[in-house]
Amino acid sequence: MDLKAYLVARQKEVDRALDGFLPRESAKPATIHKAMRYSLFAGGKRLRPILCVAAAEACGGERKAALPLACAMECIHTYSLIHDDLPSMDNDDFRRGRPTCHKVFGDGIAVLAGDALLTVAFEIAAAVELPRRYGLKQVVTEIAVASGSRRLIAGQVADLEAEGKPITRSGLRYIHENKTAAMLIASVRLGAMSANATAKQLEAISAFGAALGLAFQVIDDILDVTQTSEKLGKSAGKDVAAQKATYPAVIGLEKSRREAQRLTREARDALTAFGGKAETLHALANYLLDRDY
Ligand code: GRG
Repeated sequence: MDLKAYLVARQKEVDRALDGFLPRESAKPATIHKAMRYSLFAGGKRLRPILCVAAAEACGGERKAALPLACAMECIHTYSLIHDDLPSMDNDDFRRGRPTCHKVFGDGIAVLAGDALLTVAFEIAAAVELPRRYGLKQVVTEIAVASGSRRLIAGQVADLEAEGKPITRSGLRYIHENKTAAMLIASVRLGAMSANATAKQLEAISAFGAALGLAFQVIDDILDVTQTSEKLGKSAGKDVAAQKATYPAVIGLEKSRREAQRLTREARDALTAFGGKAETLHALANYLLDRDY
């Protein structure tokens, strides 16, 4: 399959849908809507929404039915990046190839833009049409738990608290499972739910998301030490400078590469149940392993 063409087409679809869901820039108060759109349309890879729609396809569903949930996950992801970049967190000046939200709009508006993106995600999800097996309660709970204090925020707390301190491999895995993998797992699960997945399909897609999520963060850690800021569109080398808990810091670069390969194999193995329908997810896992940004 032509994965590059698939990615470009899905990115365009997601961007169009997000544009329709977000209040216009001119909607009062304009500053907050400008700030939300500034970060949301700054050129992210749209990985979480693409995983969501590709998971729906793997389960025999329609991309269109998965699109609102895909957009909700991208809004939450963007909120987490805005807040992560704040001076009180990672204090970053550069994200998605441009100055961070707080650099352009100030800290107060950046906090609020993150808050508003998190909230609009639930507004988008609340309007979704669901198939027979899944209800709004399950979908909303899935999103809330993945982005809440036991998953995404738990990972961020552990990450902040680990700075400058020695960390065990299991401590590191805890951070990555929560900070990164939880959102990827929820993305594929929501896509599967929108496609009326069976319990078996949901279980398999969750195993795929968990392994892929960990692989993705191990690769992110590797790229931080091997790539330039220009290539990444965010400040490279920051993990080392901030003495962050990363795979290369704990097990070294070579072992980290092997771990990313092992996790990618684990992710691909979880897809056997879907046969040819998971071709895109399969290709995506390989592509993420080989990416250089
Ligand atoms: C502030 C609640 C809160 C959470 C922050 C997202 C996050 C948790 C921290 C950002 C730093 C980081 C390296 C997080 C791990 C997840 C990750 C690899 C984010 C970057 O995702 P990409 O590469 O980014 O998909 P784009 O910009 O392409 O969407």
